[in-house]
Amino acid sequence: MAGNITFTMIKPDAVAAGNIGGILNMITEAGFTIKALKMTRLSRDIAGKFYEIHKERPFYEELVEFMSSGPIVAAVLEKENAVEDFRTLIGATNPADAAPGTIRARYAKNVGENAVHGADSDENAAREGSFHFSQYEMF
Ligand code: DAT
Ligand code: MG
Repeated sequence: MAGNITFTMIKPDAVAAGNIGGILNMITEAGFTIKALKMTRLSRDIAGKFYEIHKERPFYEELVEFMSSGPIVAAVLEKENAVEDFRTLIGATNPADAAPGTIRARYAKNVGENAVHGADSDENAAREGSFHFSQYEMF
């Protein structure tokens, strides 16, 4: 059965462009409840560890560089069928392919600077949530 928790980050491009409020509004309007939330900045080491799963991919260095280039907003979200519904809400990785009305269609700049992260499985959502938040920061 699909779980009810997912994990997201508002990426440095969207924070810098002043889109934290717009994106959080789209998330809550879509029926997600915020269980944990913080603004922070990832070091290169932490960003590299977070994206370790992509270590062999050609864009890994670029991704780590970008994700540590400025502040981000991390959040744990709750909704029925959270992981899949959130992937639908954010749209395709490349905003050129993202469906109209999705967060990436509205806010992403390009395939690398694409406004938001969304966990891709229940297992990764749990791993990523506890990577960023202690049990005392989740409500
Ligand atoms: P998603 O974020 O949609 O789950 P992913 O897991 O395949 O996509 O990749 C993680 C991030 O890496 C993605 O949000 C942006 C970056 N990325 C992916 N493909 C890329 C590419 N071809 N060039 C540059 N960055 C890329
Ligand atoms: Mg992914």
